[in-house]
Amino acid sequence: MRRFSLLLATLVPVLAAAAPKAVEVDVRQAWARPVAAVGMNSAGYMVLANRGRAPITLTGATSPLAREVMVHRTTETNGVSSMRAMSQGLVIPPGGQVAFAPGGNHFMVMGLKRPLKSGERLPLTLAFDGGRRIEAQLAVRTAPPQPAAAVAPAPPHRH
Ligand SMILES: [Cu+2]
Repeated sequence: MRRFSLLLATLVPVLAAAAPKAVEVDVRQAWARPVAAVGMNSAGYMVLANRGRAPITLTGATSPLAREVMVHRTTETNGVSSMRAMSQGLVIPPGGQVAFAPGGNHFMVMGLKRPLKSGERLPLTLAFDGGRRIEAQLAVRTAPPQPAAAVAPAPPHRH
Protein backbone atom coordinates (compact mmCIF):
# COMPACT_ATOMS: atom_id res chain seq x y z
CA MET A 1 0.00 0.00 0.00
CA ARG A 2 2.74 2.37 0.96
CA ARG A 3 4.66 1.54 -2.17
CA PHE A 4 1.53 2.18 -4.24
CA SER A 5 1.00 5.71 -2.91
CA LEU A 6 4.65 6.55 -3.50
CA LEU A 7 4.26 5.49 -7.10
CA LEU A 8 1.15 7.65 -7.49
CA ALA A 9 2.95 10.63 -6.03
CA THR A 10 5.66 10.41 -8.66
CA LEU A 11 3.29 9.72 -11.54
CA VAL A 12 0.79 12.51 -11.02
CA PRO A 13 3.06 15.51 -11.71
CA VAL A 14 4.29 13.90 -14.92
CA LEU A 15 0.76 13.38 -16.19
CA ALA A 16 -0.21 16.93 -15.32
CA ALA A 17 2.75 18.32 -17.22
CA ALA A 18 1.94 16.22 -20.27
CA ALA A 19 -1.72 17.31 -20.46
CA PRO A 20 -2.21 19.41 -23.60
CA LYS A 21 -3.22 23.03 -23.22
CA ALA A 22 -6.81 24.02 -23.83
CA VAL A 23 -7.58 25.01 -27.41
CA GLU A 24 -8.44 28.70 -27.70
CA VAL A 25 -10.86 28.07 -30.54
CA ASP A 26 -14.58 28.79 -30.59
CA VAL A 27 -16.86 26.59 -32.67
CA ARG A 28 -19.79 28.53 -34.11
CA GLN A 29 -22.80 27.68 -36.26
CA ALA A 30 -21.85 24.01 -36.57
CA TRP A 31 -24.18 21.96 -38.75
CA ALA A 32 -24.16 18.86 -40.92
CA ARG A 33 -26.30 17.55 -43.72
CA PRO A 34 -28.76 14.72 -43.04
CA VAL A 35 -28.09 11.30 -44.57
CA ALA A 36 -30.79 8.80 -45.44
CA ALA A 37 -28.97 5.50 -45.09
CA VAL A 38 -26.05 3.70 -43.45
CA GLY A 39 -22.76 4.04 -45.37
CA MET A 40 -23.60 7.39 -46.96
CA ASN A 41 -21.53 10.56 -46.57
CA SER A 42 -22.45 13.81 -44.88
CA ALA A 43 -20.73 17.19 -44.96
CA GLY A 44 -20.11 19.27 -41.86
CA TYR A 45 -19.81 23.05 -41.68
CA MET A 46 -18.91 25.58 -38.99
CA VAL A 47 -16.88 28.64 -38.21
CA LEU A 48 -13.70 28.16 -36.19
CA ALA A 49 -12.54 31.33 -34.44
CA ASN A 50 -9.11 31.56 -32.84
CA ARG A 51 -9.29 33.74 -29.75
CA GLY A 52 -5.66 33.07 -28.81
CA ARG A 53 -2.47 34.91 -29.68
CA ALA A 54 -0.85 32.17 -31.72
CA PRO A 55 -1.85 30.46 -34.95
CA ILE A 56 -3.65 27.14 -34.43
CA THR A 57 -3.63 24.38 -37.03
CA LEU A 58 -6.61 22.09 -37.50
CA THR A 59 -5.01 18.74 -38.33
CA GLY A 60 -8.07 16.53 -38.75
CA ALA A 61 -11.32 15.26 -37.31
CA THR A 62 -13.05 12.05 -36.31
CA SER A 63 -16.57 11.03 -35.39
CA PRO A 64 -17.83 7.98 -33.52
CA LEU A 65 -20.66 7.86 -36.06
CA ALA A 66 -18.46 7.81 -39.19
CA ARG A 67 -15.84 5.56 -40.72
CA GLU A 68 -13.63 8.53 -41.56
CA VAL A 69 -13.72 12.32 -41.53
CA MET A 70 -11.61 14.36 -43.94
CA VAL A 71 -10.99 18.08 -44.16
CA HIS A 72 -11.75 19.07 -47.74
CA ARG A 73 -11.81 22.22 -49.80
CA THR A 74 -14.00 22.63 -52.84
CA THR A 75 -12.51 24.78 -55.55
CA GLU A 76 -13.81 25.71 -58.97
CA THR A 77 -11.46 25.84 -61.94
CA ASN A 78 -12.80 26.64 -65.41
CA GLY A 79 -16.31 25.89 -64.25
CA VAL A 80 -15.41 22.46 -62.91
CA SER A 81 -15.66 22.05 -59.16
CA SER A 82 -13.42 19.60 -57.38
CA MET A 83 -12.52 18.70 -53.82
CA ARG A 84 -9.11 18.23 -52.39
CA ALA A 85 -7.98 17.02 -48.97
CA MET A 86 -6.26 19.60 -46.81
CA SER A 87 -3.59 17.13 -45.79
CA GLN A 88 -1.24 19.84 -44.50
CA GLY A 89 -3.91 21.05 -42.10
CA LEU A 90 -5.70 24.36 -41.98
CA VAL A 91 -4.19 27.30 -40.10
CA ILE A 92 -6.49 29.58 -38.11
CA PRO A 93 -4.65 32.89 -37.57
CA PRO A 94 -4.71 34.48 -34.10
CA GLY A 95 -7.80 36.64 -33.74
CA GLY A 96 -9.06 35.29 -37.06
CA GLN A 97 -11.49 32.66 -38.19
CA VAL A 98 -11.87 29.98 -40.83
CA ALA A 99 -15.29 29.27 -42.28
CA PHE A 100 -16.48 25.86 -43.41
CA ALA A 101 -19.41 26.38 -45.76
CA PRO A 102 -20.98 24.80 -48.85
CA GLY A 103 -18.74 25.44 -51.86
CA GLY A 104 -15.61 25.90 -49.74
CA ASN A 105 -14.00 24.18 -46.78
CA HIS A 106 -15.97 21.30 -45.36
CA PHE A 107 -15.68 18.25 -43.17
CA MET A 108 -16.31 15.22 -45.37
CA VAL A 109 -18.01 12.80 -42.99
CA MET A 110 -17.66 9.44 -44.70
CA GLY A 111 -19.40 6.13 -44.17
CA LEU A 112 -22.07 7.03 -41.62
CA LYS A 113 -22.79 4.17 -39.24
CA ARG A 114 -26.43 5.18 -39.04
CA PRO A 115 -28.77 7.60 -40.80
CA LEU A 116 -28.78 11.22 -39.62
CA LYS A 117 -32.11 13.00 -39.38
CA SER A 118 -32.78 16.71 -39.19
CA GLY A 119 -32.89 17.78 -35.56
CA GLU A 120 -30.28 15.25 -34.44
CA ARG A 121 -26.67 16.02 -33.58
CA LEU A 122 -23.48 14.70 -35.12
CA PRO A 123 -20.54 14.55 -32.69
CA LEU A 124 -17.23 15.57 -34.24
CA THR A 125 -13.84 15.57 -32.52
CA LEU A 126 -11.63 18.29 -33.97
CA ALA A 127 -7.89 17.66 -33.70
CA PHE A 128 -5.39 20.51 -33.52
CA ASP A 129 -1.62 20.70 -33.46
CA GLY A 130 -0.01 19.66 -30.21
CA GLY A 131 -2.56 16.88 -29.72
CA ARG A 132 -5.24 19.32 -28.63
CA ARG A 133 -8.88 18.41 -29.24
CA ILE A 134 -12.35 19.92 -29.19
CA GLU A 135 -15.60 17.96 -29.08
CA ALA A 136 -18.11 19.68 -31.36
CA GLN A 137 -21.80 18.91 -31.80
CA LEU A 138 -23.11 19.62 -35.30
CA ALA A 139 -26.81 20.29 -35.66
CA VAL A 140 -28.19 18.08 -38.42
CA ARG A 141 -30.21 20.27 -40.78
CA THR A 142 -30.73 20.94 -44.47
CA ALA A 143 -29.66 24.60 -44.45
CA PRO A 144 -27.13 26.69 -42.53
CA PRO A 145 -28.26 28.11 -39.19
CA GLN A 146 -28.68 31.86 -39.04
CA PRO A 147 -25.70 33.43 -37.28
CA ALA A 148 -26.61 34.74 -33.83
CA ALA A 149 -26.27 38.52 -33.81
CA ALA A 150 -24.63 38.46 -30.38
CA VAL A 151 -21.97 35.98 -31.47
CA ALA A 152 -20.96 37.19 -34.90
CA PRO A 153 -22.12 40.23 -36.84
CA ALA A 154 -24.40 39.18 -39.69
CA PRO A 155 -23.23 39.99 -43.21
CA PRO A 156 -25.31 42.63 -45.03
CA HIS A 157 -28.42 41.17 -46.62
CA ARG A 158 -28.48 40.86 -50.39
CA HIS A 159 -31.95 40.04 -51.66
CU1 LIG B 1 -15.46 16.70 -49.69
